[in-house]
Amino acid sequence: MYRNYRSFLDGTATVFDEAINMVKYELHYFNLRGRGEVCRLLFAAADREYTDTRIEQADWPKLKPKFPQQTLPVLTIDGKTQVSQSLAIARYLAREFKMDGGSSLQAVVCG
Ligand SMILES: N[C@@H](CCC(=O)N[C@@H](CS)C(=O)NCC(=O)O)C(=O)O
Repeated sequence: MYRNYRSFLDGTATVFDEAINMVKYELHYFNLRGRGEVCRLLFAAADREYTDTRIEQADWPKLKPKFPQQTLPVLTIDGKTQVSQSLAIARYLAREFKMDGGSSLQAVVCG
């Protein structure tokens, strides 16, 4: 939601407006690179803020049932939608950050 719809229409929307519209991302993974690192690299390349939640191995058994496919990584979007599968998450982030080549053909060639 823009603070002021007129600013959206006349192109004077500010960085502040953009910040209001930002989707909140939380990436859950273990405290290692593994299958989570591609997603972390995508956030870094896009210069996009996110919460990098690193789960210690000792805590995993009690947390495991809370995740949809009981594996990590998991991306939580706006605190509600949870997405599993590292490459599905990476493709989603690349598309969201306009880093997927801009067409289905480029996406499949790059991805
Ligand atoms: N195909 C899945 C594999 C996920 C997977 O096996 N994750 C491992 C860590 S790399 C995991 O969660 N292991 C803990 C467990 O299975 O309890 C993906 O790419 O995300």
